[in-house]
Amino acid sequence: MEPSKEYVFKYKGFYFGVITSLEYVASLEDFEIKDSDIFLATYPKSGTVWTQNILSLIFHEGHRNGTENVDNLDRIPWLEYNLNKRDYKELPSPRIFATHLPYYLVPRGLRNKRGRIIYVTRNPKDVMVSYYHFSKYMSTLEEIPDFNLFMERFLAGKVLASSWLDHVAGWYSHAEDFNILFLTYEEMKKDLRSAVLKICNFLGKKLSEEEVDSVVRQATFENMREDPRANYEKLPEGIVARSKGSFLRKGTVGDWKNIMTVAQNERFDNVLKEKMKTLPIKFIWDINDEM
Ligand code: PPS
Repeated sequence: MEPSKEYVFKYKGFYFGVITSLEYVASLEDFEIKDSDIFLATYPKSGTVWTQNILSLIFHEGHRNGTENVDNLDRIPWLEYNLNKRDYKELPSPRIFATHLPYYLVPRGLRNKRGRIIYVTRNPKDVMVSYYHFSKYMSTLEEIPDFNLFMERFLAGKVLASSWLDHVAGWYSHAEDFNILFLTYEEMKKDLRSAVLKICNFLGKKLSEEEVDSVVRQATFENMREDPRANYEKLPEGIVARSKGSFLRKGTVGDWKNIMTVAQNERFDNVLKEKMKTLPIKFIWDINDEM
């Protein structure tokens, strides 16, 4: 039942991928924050890469108008997975980082409401299904081909990034400590333009109508999938298994219905639904649900 040590290690109750190190993640609590810093925080498979692209498009005219060819991964690097060993102190302001860290492991400076955080959630059935497919595609994740087994691992928090519920509940219940904007994958899916405007507002970034239109157009699933800066297709074979999928897989709300059986759905609800009632989020399980 425990995840294989070949793929993850635990630090303060949280599972990290072995592509980073314990010393490094422990050092992040002291990572020095600048007022202009922006952090995009998520549980995996909740819309990180999507929001990363939106942030890159908002902040970089050269991305919007196609004159610059810089990978999103370089523009908005992962905080705890500093694969290219870059000196994060040297990044131009505003520095923007993506992270899967739980609220209690992020740089301490953020707690004084310095910097800004965008936290994106997604309904956990779609998160789980996306994660299941992803663990086949990513060679750095433990592949669990049996969906039922994967679900048990997910429900028990025995996957990279640990428990979905703890992650989301932790960030929401400590919202007061941070300068934070909450968004959901489903609201982005239903009305991307409003979500982009919310982000601009929160970050104090004024774009013209045309510029907002351009961000929205380039952040749709279909267009993003074609954008080599945004689609993560450059990840080398060995890190990913190309024959087994892609980073931008389906991009829909309610895909869980295509894989979960009635019994699995009941089991999932038995474990999580009651606890989820404590979260101040209205979850959207189907694109036709009312927001
Ligand atoms: S990761 O690995 O944690 O960074 O994954 P993350 O980016 O958080 O989540 C991946 C899912 O987001 C979907 N995605 C999108 N959906 C809609 N529109 C756009 N533009 C978009 N970009 C990424 C991606 O397809 C994954 O979901 P699934 O359900 O697997 O398709």
